[in-house]
Amino acid sequence: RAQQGFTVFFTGLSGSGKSTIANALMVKLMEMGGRPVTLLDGDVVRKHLSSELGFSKEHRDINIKRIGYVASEITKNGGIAICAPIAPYTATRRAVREMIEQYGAFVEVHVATSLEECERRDRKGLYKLAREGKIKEFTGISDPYEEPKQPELRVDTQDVEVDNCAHRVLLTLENMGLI
Ligand code: GGZ
Repeated sequence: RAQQGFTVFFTGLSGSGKSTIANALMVKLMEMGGRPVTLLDGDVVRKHLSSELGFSKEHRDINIKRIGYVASEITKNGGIAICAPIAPYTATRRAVREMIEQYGAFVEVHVATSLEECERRDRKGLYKLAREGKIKEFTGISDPYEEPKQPELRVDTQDVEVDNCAHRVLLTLENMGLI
């Protein structure tokens, strides 16, 4: 089963480090060769696949299910999909897991960098705008984030460097017999 497809699904707050870890992981997996690796990053997906969607619960759910569908097709064909949306709702993440597990493994990675730390960094200035009420329904400020109870892996970029986080994901994939 070493050649089965799989999906690595990052979930966490805006600014938690999902994209950075996902990119580092993609580079490492590509260097290993073999299966094609596809990155479905949150903001790229929103630009190309979900451009008409906003951030209501309904729209977030549609967005995550689209990502899940694309990842399930990649997984079905023996590829590696790396997804990095916020994906704040447990039930939606579970639905995506079920869709993908029909075809291969689903590896959920909770990027658990605290709200306090994400807001302290505020790399894009979005938390400030959310606090000022200039962005509505902002995850962690005025919209929920339901923490995963049993992710395959949890990492926190406050205590661990990005490259080390990506390495931990690789070790998890090894332990699961996926690479
Ligand atoms: C959360 C928002 C919002 C609101 C815009 N809430 O740090 P970013 O900028 O680049 O990543 C965030 C991105 C979240 O899109 P996702 O598709 O990952 O969200 S979800 O999984 O919930 O569908 C942030 C930006 O979009 N952004 N408004 N209100 N993040």
